[in-house]
Amino acid sequence: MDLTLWQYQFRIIMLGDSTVGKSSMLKRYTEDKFLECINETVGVDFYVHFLEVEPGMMVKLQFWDTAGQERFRSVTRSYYRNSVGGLLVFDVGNRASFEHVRDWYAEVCEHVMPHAMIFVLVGHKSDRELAGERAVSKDEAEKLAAQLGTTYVEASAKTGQNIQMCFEVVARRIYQGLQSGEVRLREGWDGIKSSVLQAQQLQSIQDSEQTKEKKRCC
Ligand SMILES: Nc1nc2c(ncn2[C@@H]2O[C@H](COP(=O)(O)OP(=O)(O)OP(=O)(O)O)[C@@H](O)[C@H]2O)c(=O)[nH]1
Ligand SMILES: [Mg+2]
Repeated sequence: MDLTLWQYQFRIIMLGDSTVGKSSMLKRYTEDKFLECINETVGVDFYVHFLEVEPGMMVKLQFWDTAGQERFRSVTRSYYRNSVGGLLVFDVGNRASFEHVRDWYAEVCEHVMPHAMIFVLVGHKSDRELAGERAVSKDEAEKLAAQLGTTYVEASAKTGQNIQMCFEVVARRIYQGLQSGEVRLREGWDGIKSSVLQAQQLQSIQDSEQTKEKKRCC
């Protein structure tokens, strides 16, 4: 299938404290690479991946990889509104990053109101459990996910475990939301784009231009 022939584009944002591994997750998903030494994100980075959500339905996933550091918050905030989905990421070995998930969630919801974003909660660096470094139990993370109305996934960019699942759970939820009417395309909003709709809009502009031209000739 030609990857450029996508029917929808979803914009998805990465959220969570600095060093929880947001950039590493995207690097693993889009390039299948892991770096022990990776630069902190400055402002916002951008990644793309194509996913066939069902046979013949290609979706372009556009990811905004935000910086977790507070000093970049005014920049990253401006990306919330045009995102349809979000990954709320914490490090299973870092208790504070788990406690901050509610703050990230509240801040994003406040900015996208009255609309809603589709989230997945990710307990990242699951490989740290083997080193005896787990600081957040699976049970309490699942409880938080239930309270936020999301799914919980544990993953590791280092081993690659469940990385694909994190991104695909959120992409498929958005696609289902589109089909059920829970998520809608909105004028002046870039969270979701439809290539079919864009082609139709272009055609109607061309048609109206042709009609105007004909009237002028008459
Ligand atoms: N053990 C372990 N370490 C990881 C994993 N993923 C990332 N790291 C390490 O965690 C550190 C931070 O990773 P980043 O991907 O830069 O974290 P970030 O959330 O993008 O950080 P900011 O850009 O500052 O918001 C790096 O040293 C990574 O090598 C993982 O799955 N397991
Ligand atoms: Mg980063």
